[in-house]
Amino acid sequence: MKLQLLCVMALGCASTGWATSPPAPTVCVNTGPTRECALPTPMPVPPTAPLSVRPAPSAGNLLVNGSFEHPALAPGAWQVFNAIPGWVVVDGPGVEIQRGAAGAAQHGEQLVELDSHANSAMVQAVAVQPGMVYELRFWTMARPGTAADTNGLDVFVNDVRVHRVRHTDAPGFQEVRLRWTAGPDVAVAVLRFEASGCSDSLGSYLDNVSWRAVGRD
Ligand SMILES: [Ca+2]
Repeated sequence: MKLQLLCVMALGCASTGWATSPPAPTVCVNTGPTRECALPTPMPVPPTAPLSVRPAPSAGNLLVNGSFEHPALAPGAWQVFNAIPGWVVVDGPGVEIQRGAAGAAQHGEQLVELDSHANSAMVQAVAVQPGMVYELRFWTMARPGTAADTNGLDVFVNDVRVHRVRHTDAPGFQEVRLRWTAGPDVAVAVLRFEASGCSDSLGSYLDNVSWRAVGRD
């Protein structure tokens, strides 16, 4: 499987090129002489429904609820879920939907914070065609007013890490674009977004996720 990274913003992606192996394991790093960064506490995995795979539409965004507008919350509200339309939580206590609770969404009115009560991960499975190239796009930003080391975000496709976000001081949402080619025997892509910074209920924001077929190699 080959993967072409097309990082269009400075989000901790070292270079443009071909990734051949996943980065080193997650490390929680203190950034200042006085701040203590607690190591993540292992959390029980909540019960989840079996992962379903939908037939892929022929064009457009193949993801369900990539903008996290569902379920719709009241203005200013936030809530933690084990599952939301299109996405299932597979690690941690849940994902937090925010509707203007601590910053504005990049698209629509709502966003996701993966470090809800603690670091969590969610997945969505999409049917793919062998040999087809797909582009994953998403927008992410550090939670306002928090340290960089609490805002890590890892992205996996079929259990292979394809990107690690390490937020810088750049304000606001930044876009990440990745390309991935389905191997000859691959019929499903499982996208996984996982909080990887300090597990302290504060983490990076995610919004406007899309997965589109862009042609064959
Ligand atoms: Ca949104």
